[in-house]
Amino acid sequence: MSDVSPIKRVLVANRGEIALRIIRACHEEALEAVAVYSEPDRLAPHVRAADVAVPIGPAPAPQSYLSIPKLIGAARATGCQAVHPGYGFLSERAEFAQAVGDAGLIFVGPPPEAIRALGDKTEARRRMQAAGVPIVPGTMRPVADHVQARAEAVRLRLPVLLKAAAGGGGKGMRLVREEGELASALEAAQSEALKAFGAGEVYVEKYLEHQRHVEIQVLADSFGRVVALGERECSIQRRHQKLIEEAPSVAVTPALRRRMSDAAAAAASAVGYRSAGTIEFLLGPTGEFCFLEMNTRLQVEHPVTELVYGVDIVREQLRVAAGQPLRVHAGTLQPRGHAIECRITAEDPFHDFLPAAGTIAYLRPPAGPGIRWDGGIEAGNEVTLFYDPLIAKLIAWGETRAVALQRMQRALRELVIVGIPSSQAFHLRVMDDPDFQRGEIDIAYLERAGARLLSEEIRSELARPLAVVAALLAEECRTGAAPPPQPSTPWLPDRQSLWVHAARREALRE
Ligand code: MV4
Repeated sequence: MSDVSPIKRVLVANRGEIALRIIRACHEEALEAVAVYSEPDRLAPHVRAADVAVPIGPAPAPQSYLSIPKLIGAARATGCQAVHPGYGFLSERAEFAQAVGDAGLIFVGPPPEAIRALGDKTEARRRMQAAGVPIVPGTMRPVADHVQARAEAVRLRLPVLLKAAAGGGGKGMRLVREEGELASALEAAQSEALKAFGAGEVYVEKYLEHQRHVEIQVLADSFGRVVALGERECSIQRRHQKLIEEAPSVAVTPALRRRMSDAAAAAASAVGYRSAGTIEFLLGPTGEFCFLEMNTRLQVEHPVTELVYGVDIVREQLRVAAGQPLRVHAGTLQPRGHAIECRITAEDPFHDFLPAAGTIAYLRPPAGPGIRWDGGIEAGNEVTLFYDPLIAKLIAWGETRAVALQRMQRALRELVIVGIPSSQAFHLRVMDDPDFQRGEIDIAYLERAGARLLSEEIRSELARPLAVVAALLAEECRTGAAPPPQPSTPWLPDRQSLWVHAARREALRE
């Protein structure tokens, strides 16, 4: 950052991998980074990576990472000029962006007015329609009652989706396939929305089937320039949690990319956007696309875009926040190669992705050509149920999708996590799946393929050796009693010797 920059020090109002990611970008921009941490996070890597770290309270997020007074207090006490919210927590709360500004600090994100307009999903639809962005057929205002909802459903033709106006990300949503279900579904959606968002308004959209979830990354600066960084394919998700993302999408041609990028740039301009943002679209089987919602934050899956466009999105956010122009130019942007991201979470894929808690006894992240590991947790750290189960993002890049896929498979096999269950085995199965390998995915992929990927047979074939090695290493770490598999590298035995050792122990046990 230049000598005249108004930003010298940034408060990173987040934790885990994204806090570490932002701290790294600060350091590359020659800015100091201030970390905040809750009690269980005192030993976390983001705390040590920062130049200064401030304790902000106990584990429950409302008393720490969601406390606006504590975060602004920490920024003031440490002489920060800016606050980066990361994703989740307060990142899409207009009142936080407002409070940061009111405290005389720079919010590294969009203006509060843009967050507010896009947070109201019917307002967002109206803005998009006015800007010429294609939207899903549906109502432009919340419906008053089930009589109006039924009339709209008939007009749109069933099936329809009832969506919370204050919602997003799938919360407060109800699918209605038959007219008779409408009244009770509306009541359920309204009460769920009221409970989750404190606002019960619900609107109606035609339910589109056989869709992909494709989103466009945009960057905007204070000089009115908006740049689209192509698409990410995010169809592989479960209960509205994305598990695997890639860039580019196999379903997007250069011509379609241009049309979607133009629509996304128009969407951002229409709300006076600044910083990094993402426009979510549904993409149908014949290449037609519709606006779903705009996410007004840095997203978990931003690295796949960074790898294929050679742009550091977080550094651009910091520059834009400091009042500098974007360094990327729309005319020169071309995706190069292919990137895939697997979210490695502390969830047990063989028990319905049950979130796990515990201490990481041992962690060996993969490395080597084309591999990026965005983690924020290491051996000795505790995974608690208070926060998101994300352990790390494993990202593979290759000249082609096939090479990226091979590298991901190789990296997933290098990865060793001991002490808690993880989604590692699930990702290995998806990478091996012929449908995934052909790019034949849509938002129903996991519902279709789940059973095949995670059968009992697969579990015993694949998960057990992984679990055996994991349990064995955990025991050795705890007791220090077992003889090292290789004298020269007792802590990093190679994969083969681990397997042999594990098998021997299994045999001895039986
Ligand atoms: C839809 C849809 C089909 N038709 N809207 C889910 C989360 C929120 N962003 C919007 N969502 C959807 N909206 C219409 N009119 C299907 C979904 C949807 C979905 C979208 C993206 C990724 C995964 C999904 C899983 C289920 C449903």
